[in-house]
Amino acid sequence: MTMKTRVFSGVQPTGNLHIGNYLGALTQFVDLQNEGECVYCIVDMHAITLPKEPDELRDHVLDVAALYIAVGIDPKKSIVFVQSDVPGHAELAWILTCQSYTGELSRMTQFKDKSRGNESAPAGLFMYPVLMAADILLYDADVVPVGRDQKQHIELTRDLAIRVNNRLGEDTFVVPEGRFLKEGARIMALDDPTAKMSKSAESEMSRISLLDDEAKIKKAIMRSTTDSDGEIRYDIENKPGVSNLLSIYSAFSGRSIPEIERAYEGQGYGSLKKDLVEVAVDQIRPIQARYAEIRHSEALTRVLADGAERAGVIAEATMRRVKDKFGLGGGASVPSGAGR
Ligand code: AQP
Repeated sequence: MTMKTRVFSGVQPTGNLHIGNYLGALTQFVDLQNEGECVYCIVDMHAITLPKEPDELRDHVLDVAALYIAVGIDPKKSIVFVQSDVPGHAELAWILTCQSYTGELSRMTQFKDKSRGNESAPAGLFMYPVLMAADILLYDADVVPVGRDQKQHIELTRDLAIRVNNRLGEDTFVVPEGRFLKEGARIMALDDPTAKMSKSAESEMSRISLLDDEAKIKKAIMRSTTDSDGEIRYDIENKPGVSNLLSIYSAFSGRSIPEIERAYEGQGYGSLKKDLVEVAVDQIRPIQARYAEIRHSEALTRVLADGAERAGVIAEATMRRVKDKFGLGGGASVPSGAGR
């Protein structure tokens, strides 16, 4: 019997998902459903690395769950669940913390960015990549579809898995591979194309959220920062603004960037932006319609309860195996093999 590829990924419930999350990660989540056994998590424990209002966090968890389904994740095919419903994440994170070096964690660029100028940065922010490694290794994931910003964290996950395997045996952890798209892997802020589009950026004009109305989408695209030479050409170094618009256009439409460049030859940024509004709205509108149907439904609660149960079965098997490898625990039965 051939074993199916196990896919794992997650999204933080820190705000409405934006088109960077969608084009970099969620479109991959949907595509991979036909290739592997997919486990998709809403990583609420990551979201509390910076302070969050409890009610707002609860709402955002349901928002992300509904958006997962609205973009096309099928809970019959994929496991959809909330991280804090499965205790193995925190348990494995501690074991991996003990395998990590402070030096390698200090080099993580996301930690450096988010803690810059903060004398008392929360320790959770520092440990974030270790919790992410635990999320992935807990499910024996082979493939992790993510945006390019997570590349360094995937490398750390691989380093930790290999480090432990070298000491305790190759059958301790599955060493995962990151999966990054060509277009959409790194969508930049619309008002500052040198910074990544982010949920937590202050300016609403920096991003397009999947729940934005047409007027907001139009305003953010039409006002997006471009250069003054007016030529529609992909050149990330010298023309980051128009290059970002071309990446978004390509990822939404499925047309290649050279094809789009040719189609707009001799035209100004205004016509590219105007058409991009249309392309983006066409893709986002059906997602919003499905989201509205699901967000307050009982079915959504059932999806998360069922997902937690199914994820819990996999996580428990991994924890029994890993704890045994480390000599932890008081003699619970140990399954052989990789727990799947
Ligand atoms: N700008 C982006 N372009 C492409 N992919 C992106 N991702 C995030 N931003 C972009 C990918 O989306 C998935 C979920 O991300 P996340 O919410 O778990 O964490 P994040 O990377 O920290 O995303 P944000 O939006 O920037 O959130 P905040 O502002 O809360 O930190 C990941 O696969 C990520 O790569």
